[in-house]
Amino acid sequence: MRGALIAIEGLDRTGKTTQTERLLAKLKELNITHKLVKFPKRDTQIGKLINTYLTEKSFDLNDQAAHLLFSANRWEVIEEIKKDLQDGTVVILDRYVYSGVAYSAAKGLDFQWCLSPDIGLPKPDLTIFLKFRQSENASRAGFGDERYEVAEFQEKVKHIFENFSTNSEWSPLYVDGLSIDQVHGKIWALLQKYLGGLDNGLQVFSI
Ligand code: FDM
Ligand code: MG
Repeated sequence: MRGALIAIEGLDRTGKTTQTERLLAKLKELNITHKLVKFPKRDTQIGKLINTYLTEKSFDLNDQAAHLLFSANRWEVIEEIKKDLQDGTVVILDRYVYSGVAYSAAKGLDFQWCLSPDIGLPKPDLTIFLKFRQSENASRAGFGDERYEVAEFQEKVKHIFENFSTNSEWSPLYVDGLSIDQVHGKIWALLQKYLGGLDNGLQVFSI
């Protein structure tokens, strides 16, 4: 039996990090072997470049190059993730390929081109997409610190994320008006059937 690959996706400030932390605490409490990988993973060489790109607006990098860095940042850690899955570890991803495609395509890059460098990466067994019915996230505390945290741009990203809603593993979760506990409860309910281990092979991203 292998562990499940679970992605938590969403726009900025929709509570992804808060929720992944809650999830981790719960998995720990139940002694379920697990691991969290947050993308971009900012502590690798490539991740450090990405961090500079995100936090220093003067760091001028063309959109394609930036896109490829985000993808490279996934490829550089994927073998380790696969090994963990094989060992039965539940791997939780805070953002993944979907963010990669949505944020870059929102800048005007071709959708399929954006997906290409990620082709061959394992597909999550479940992707929980945290979303607001309204664009409430723009008014949340802390919004506006990094590149991309601009309401108008977030609207475009939101629109492109919708392209994934036909994927079978895509599970949108509306968080409007829900407390942290309530959202956690809903995420936990979605996760239940993936926690006991899976015996099917991993799918991969393809054209
Ligand atoms: N982001 C994230 C991308 O543009 N491409 C990617 O492949 C990934 C994983 O990076 F604005 C964007 C999304 C977000 C920014 O992410 C930093 P966090 O989750 O806020 O750290
Ligand atoms: Mg952010």
